[in-house]
Parts: sequence; structure tokens; C-alpha cells
Amino acid sequence: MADVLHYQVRDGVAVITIDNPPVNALSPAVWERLDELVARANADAAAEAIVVIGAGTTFIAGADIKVFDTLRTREDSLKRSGGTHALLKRIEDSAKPLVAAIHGNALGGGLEVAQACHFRVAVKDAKIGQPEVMLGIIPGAGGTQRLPRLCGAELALTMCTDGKPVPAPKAMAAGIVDQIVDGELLSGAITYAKARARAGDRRKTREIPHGVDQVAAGLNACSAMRESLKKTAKGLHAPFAAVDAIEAGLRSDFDAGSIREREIFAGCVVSTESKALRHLFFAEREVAKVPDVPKDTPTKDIQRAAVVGAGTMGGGIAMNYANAGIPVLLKEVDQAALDGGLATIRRNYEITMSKGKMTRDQVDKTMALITPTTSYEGFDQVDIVTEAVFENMTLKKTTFAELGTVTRPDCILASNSSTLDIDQFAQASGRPGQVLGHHYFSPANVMKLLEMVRGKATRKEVIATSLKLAKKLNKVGVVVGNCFGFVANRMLAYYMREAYLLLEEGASVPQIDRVLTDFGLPVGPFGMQDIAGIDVGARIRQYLASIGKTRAEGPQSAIPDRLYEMGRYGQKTGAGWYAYDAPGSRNRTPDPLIEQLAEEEAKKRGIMRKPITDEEIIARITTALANEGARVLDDGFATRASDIDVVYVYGFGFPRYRGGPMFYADTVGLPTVVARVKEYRARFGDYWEPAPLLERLVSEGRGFYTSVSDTAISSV
Ligand code: T1G
Repeated sequence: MADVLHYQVRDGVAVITIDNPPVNALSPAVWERLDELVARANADAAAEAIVVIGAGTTFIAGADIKVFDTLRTREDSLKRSGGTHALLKRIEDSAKPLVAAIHGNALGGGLEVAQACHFRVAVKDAKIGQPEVMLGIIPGAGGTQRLPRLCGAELALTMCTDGKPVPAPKAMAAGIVDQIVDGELLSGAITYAKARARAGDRRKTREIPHGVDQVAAGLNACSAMRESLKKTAKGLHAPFAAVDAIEAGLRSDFDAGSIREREIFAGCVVSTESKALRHLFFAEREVAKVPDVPKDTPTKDIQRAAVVGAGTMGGGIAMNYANAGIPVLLKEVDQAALDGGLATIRRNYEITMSKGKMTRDQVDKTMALITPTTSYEGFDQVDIVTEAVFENMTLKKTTFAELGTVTRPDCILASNSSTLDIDQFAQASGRPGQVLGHHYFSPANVMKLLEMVRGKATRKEVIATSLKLAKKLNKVGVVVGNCFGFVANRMLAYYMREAYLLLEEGASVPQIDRVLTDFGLPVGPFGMQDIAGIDVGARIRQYLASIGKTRAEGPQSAIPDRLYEMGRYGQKTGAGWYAYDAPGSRNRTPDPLIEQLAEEEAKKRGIMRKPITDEEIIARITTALANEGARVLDDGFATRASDIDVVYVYGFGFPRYRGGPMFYADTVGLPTVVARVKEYRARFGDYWEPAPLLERLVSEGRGFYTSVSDTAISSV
């Protein structure tokens, strides 16, 4: 096995290079070797100082996250962190000046190693940070104790609670970094280290005292941070835990603070919140790996794009291209519709500008990349076209037939359809190999998910190019199969079915929405439908009825169609599941009409309405999602369960700290999920049928992600 650290003496300075690709993560071997080589350097007469640097593109990007899965208990964690803390004190006690030379990222444990060094130098574009809260943990290698001593409690609190990286120049100004190296990093670091040695400088971060005023100010900052986290960190535990650890360090000496940090860390690392967030860390990276589309599949560079349809979705999609610096044609059937679409786009940019996130100049330059048109002129120059016309099969097929004649043979033809059969568009275009779905989520310029629907004939190069494009558009691209509703909306149909039925059985719209938002979703099912438009769902049901299908097995509530017939489409019409102050307003109030409709429909179905518990609502909805998700996997329309979790986290805002609907089902326990499906079948009917995959996993004592040994993840 290749050595993960290298040692050399250059110009009288010992250079320790961490070489553990791809991101120099602190695996157990790296920790061990670092300890050894710092000791070796101190014993090496040829070295007057020591530099620690990363090989490749980055310094250390943190502890090896995979290791945390081996920490089953708090005790496991305490034992391991005890070793780490002692190791960092040993290197901090280096007799020779120890300099961390930072390029790329110094994150988490990587920054903590740098903090235990006596000095830190960095190149200008380096980033440093404590992103542990993004993984549901806190800095566990002394960061909550050393960082405040370097930059003060306030910045340390921000860095440890929002997890965002800080650019090196800002870290320099804050006292974390001691010098920005302009030229080549290693020689700059060696020069700096030699100067420290000549000056006899060593500075142990843990010995930098907290001044009395700093402690007082720091404690105030802790209380203020807790207050603001109540708004910004709803449902999360780790950010509050980071404040507790920093506060402990302000109230006691380094050693006592470190013990407190280790205890708090141990509690976090075994929590379901952390397991869920670690699961998503890797799941977000796995989605880009499509089994039969190898990493070296040739891709095309998308330099020019076009969008057909300037409605809400088309306009948002065009903004994605323009935001990525890609010139885009935006086509509409007539000038009026085009002007309407452009006005919405400009309004969106004006709002962003009013929030200080764009300058006037940036708005004008970005808008200039969007070329409005009412013809196909110029379409023969583009690399990709995204169709975003009305969700109507005939209209879409006509559009694809036209696109097949006005674009180059190698142009990618993508559809923003949210439900319809991609293969039919592909056939209509005359070049099915170039066709796939690019299903954006509303608002398309905001939501990060891009569901990429693979047709029977979609070429691998088109898939690979789309995955690369997704990164360029700052989207999370997930490749899914071509079934009705694909993954996102196919499962959503079961989520909505249960919401409608729970309403008819006795729950209320505000209750159901409150329960789901308390669960962590940004909006409940009814609030969401009022935003997306009740008419959209109605037209899909009409299309399905025309081909003899429904969106989900089981009883179909008539309430949404009755609202549609009343012209209650939601926010845009000023009434839907809620009443709104005016069309377009977001201010809503519960509408007694909905209760009346629920009473009427319940009577028609012979149901006695009764109070429904919040627990029942969560259980029914999450069970429906997990069961249908298992079917999607069984049918092969998703590659991995974790892809489904990524779809729901990025498409619908399913709470990250619950890991997504499939991970959540594992935390509940699949035996319980199957038992619930069977209970509902007995109570409501055969349309509740356990997915074969669910039954298989339970019979093998497994979960979607867990093997026999650790099925019992401590429930949320
Ligand atoms: N551990 C294990 N694997 C990691 C890793 C890590 N820390 N970071 C990245 N990888 C893998 C990743 O899964 C992918 O693998 C490959 O490296 C490239 O990553 C003690 C407790 C550094 C900004 O949270 O944010 O330190 O898919 O695709 O876009 O207090 O990776 O190729 O097989 O993301 O260039 C804190 C996590 C850990 C930083 C680079 N550190 N990493 O982004 O590449 S906790 C973090 C990142 C800790 C201490 C605590 C990003 C990156 P594969 P990538 P990238």
C-alpha cells in the first residue's frame, strides 16, 4: 500500500507531505504517520523547522468521514478522540517551529491540524473551514477550543455553526492564517519557517489566553448565536452543540474545554442526524455515477443553448443557462407570451439584486445572454434544446418533431416534462438517441434538483454530457428511468393520495401541512399544491384518465378536481386549498369550504370523519413514500435507494437531517414499515400492498442501507 505521507528535508526544513488522494482525508494511517514524522523531524539534525503540506490539489479536507460509521457508541468515539487530542498536543509541542502550508481546502480536521501547528501560511485562493455541522457533528479535534483563541469566539461561532468555508485573505485578517504566499507555496512556506526558526518563534495555539473581555464578549456571542440558530437551524442539533463546546472553552481552561468538546462530539457522531447527513454526503456524490456510463464516456461541451416555452418553468430554465454564462435562445409562440416571460425573468433578477446578491451590471450582462425569439432561427447553432411547453402529449410530440428538423444531428433534445413518456417524444424527433428528460423543479432557477430521464434509446454520451452540464448549472443531476412521473412525481402521487384521504377521514388542511412542516419539510402538501397550481395536477389526471390510468392505486379523492372546476388553482387565483388575500398573494387563511367538501366526499365514501393524530399523518405519508420508493427500485427506475433520497431532499426539501424518505424508513425500521402497510391494507383496502423489495429486505433482516448487524438505527 502506498505511503500516505512523505518526508524530505529541503533547504534545512523538514517537509511532511500528506498524500492520501483524492482530498488528503485524515484516515487512521494519516494520523499515525503524521505523528511519527513530526517526531522524526524534531530528531532530525538537518532540519531547523517543519512544514506540513498537502499533495495534489488540496491541504487536508478533514477526517475520513467513512471512519465515523465504525464508531458505534459514545465510548468508541471518546476513545478515538482521546488519541487524536493527545496526538495534536504532541505535534503542538514540537520543539521546532511547525508551519502548515495551505492550498485548496483546509477543512474540519484539516484546519484543526493546522491550528495545532505553530503557524499557518496559505495561497490567496485557499479556503479554510469547520464544516462538521453539515455532517451533524462538531469539530472533534480541538477546533472548538483552538479556533476561538486564534480569531475570537464570534468568528469561530459563525464558522462552526454555518460550516461555510472562509477565503484565506479573510482568515489572515482574522488571525487564523499568518501569511498569504504569493509565489510557489512550498518555497514560500520554507522561507517563512526558516525565519521563524531564526527568530526562535514557536506559538502554541492552546496557550493563547482568552482575555477577560474576550470571555465576556464570547459568552454574549454564544447566547446571541443560540437565538439566531432558533430561526436558521430548525430541527438540527449539531449547530447548538458547537456553541456549547465553544462556550465550555470560554468558561474553563483548554483541557477541560477539550474534554467537553469530546463528550459533545461523541453524542453527535452516533446521532441519527449525523448518520443521515453523512449518508447524504456520499449519496450526493454517488448520484453522478451511473453504472453503465463509465467516467471516461466522451462528453460534449455545452456552449450554446435554447429553451422552447417562456412560461414559469421555461423562463427559470433559461435563467440557469444565463447564470452559468451560456448564451440561450428563448422561444415563444408569440411576442406577447415572450414579453410576459422576459418580464418575469427580469423581475426575478431585480429581486435578487434588491437582496444585494447581484449588481445592476451583472443583471444586465446576464439578461443579455438570453435572446428572445418567436422563430427557430439560430436553433441550428445550439448544443442543447430544452422543451418546456404545456404538459400535453400532442403538443410535446409536435414540438420534438419540429426540433428534429431545425437542430444539428448532435444537438441534445431535452424535455422538462414532469410526467409524460420520453420515448414518445424521442420517436417524434426522429433521433431518439439524442433525447432525454431534463425535469426541473419549480422555481427552476432556484431548486437544485435536475431529474434526468433516460429513454430507451438515449445515448451514454448524452447522459454523461447531461451530468457534466448539471454541475455547470449548479444542479444536482439524478439519472432516473422513464416511467409515469419518473421518480419524483411517481412517488409524490402516493404522498398526495394519503394527504387527500387523511383530509376526508377527519384531518384538516392546516393540520396536515403543520405536521409535515414540523417534520421538517419547507411546505406541506396542500401549501405546495397551491404554489405549483391545482390546475397542473388536474390536467395530468385528465390526461391519465384519457389513457385509462390513475396516478396512484386506491380511492381517488374528488376534492382536488372539484376545486379545479371552481377555478381555485391556488395562489395564482387567490384561492385553492387555502384562501389568499388576492391572486398571487402568499398570505393565506384556512377556508371552511374545504372542510365542507371533505364532509361531502367522506359521506359519499361512507366514511365517518374523526380526529386524526399527527403521528398517523406522518406514518401514513412516510410509509406511502417508502413503499412506492421500494417499487421504483424493484422496477429499476432508480439506480440506488440513495438516489431517491437525493431526489426528495433536493426536489421537495425533504429534511436533510432525516436523510431522505428511504433513509428515514430505515430509521423507523423496515419491519415497522411493512407492518404499517399491512395494517393499512386491513384498514383501508388492497391498494395498500407491501413492495416485494420491502418484504425481501425484512426477511433478510436488512434495511435499504443497513445490514443485519445494525438494523436498529436509534429512531429519530
Ligand atoms: N472523507 C472521506 N471521503 C471524502 C472526504 C472526507 N472528508 N471528502 C471528500 N471525500 C471523497 C468524496 O466522497 C469523493 O469520493 C472524493 O473524495 C472527491 O470529493 C475531526 C470530525 C473537499 C470541498 O466535511 O466538502 O474533519 O465520489 O467529489 O467537489 O473535527 O469533498 O470520488 O469516490 O466532493 O472537489 C470535515 C468534506 C470532515 C469536507 C472537495 N470535512 N469534503 O470537493 O470533490 S469531519 C468535510 C468536501 C472532520 C474533525 C471532523 C469536498 C471538498 P468519490 P468531491 P470536490
